Amino acid sequence: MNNKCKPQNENAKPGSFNACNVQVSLSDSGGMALIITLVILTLLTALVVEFAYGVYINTNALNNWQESQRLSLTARSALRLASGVISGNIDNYSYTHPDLLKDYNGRALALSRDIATVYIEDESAKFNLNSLVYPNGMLNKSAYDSFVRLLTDLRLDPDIAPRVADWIDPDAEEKTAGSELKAKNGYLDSVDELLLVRGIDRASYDRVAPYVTIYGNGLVNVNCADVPVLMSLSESIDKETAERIVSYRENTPFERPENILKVAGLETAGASLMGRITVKGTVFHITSVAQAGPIKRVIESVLEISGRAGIVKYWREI
Ligand SMILES: [Ca+2]
Repeated sequence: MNNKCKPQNENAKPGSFNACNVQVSLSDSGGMALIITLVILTLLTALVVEFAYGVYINTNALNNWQESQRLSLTARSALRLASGVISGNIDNYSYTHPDLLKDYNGRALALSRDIATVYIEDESAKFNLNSLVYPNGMLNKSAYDSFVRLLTDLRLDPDIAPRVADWIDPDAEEKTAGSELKAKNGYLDSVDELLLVRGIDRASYDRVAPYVTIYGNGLVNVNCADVPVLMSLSESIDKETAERIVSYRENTPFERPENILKVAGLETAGASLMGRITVKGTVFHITSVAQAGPIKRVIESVLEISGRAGIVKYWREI
């Protein structure tokens, strides 16, 4: 209110027309209108910004999704390529050896506009935990002894062997204290199931996991097996002998199982390995990684390859 404003006519009747009152009212209305306009403008600006941000986020999400889908296809293509190469090797050679896969294993492959890398592991080069127990439920003593040797060579508690055997076998007779408590009494479905077995802690698991598998027929591919797995095959294979096997196969892959008798120290002892080793893998763990900038797709799979056909034993895409 303008206090300096005086009525023009002191005698004016209440309610009669007053120019000063009119002036004051118009000034207040203009201020209010300005405030309302500003509030509306602010709200509109906020709405526009919110909308633009939403469009930006949705567009980005769509682009990421499209890129992710494309990378998924690239990873699948690389995996198919790797399995084709493995299958071709199985057809053309009497053995599988890391050299046959060196052009693909761990190499970046250019596929269309993306790069994919495949990592191939021969599961037959590992100790098959499920081989501890025959299908009839009986203990496979030979495999059991190998597992004890593997654990010992890895400086792990050999008591893990009876615990795993009891976890698998169908009976409830304890081979060591507490080993049948909450046992599965069935074959392992994955290596990380070992973490459920009583007496196997994370550190022990991490140590043994690279050398064991649940796939394959129990025969160990001596063309790819690491030193601890080779040592587990027989008590006559010490570290030096295992390293000689590795040196020998680097120059001359084993084309037949009996060729292992050519390794110094195994001329006679190698005979006991027949029927327990192979020179050819059939089950392969293939990891395919496709990446473009910060977006990555990884397919982890286990394929049993027989001729041109590949049976998927495990598949995970992240
Ligand atoms: Ca059992």
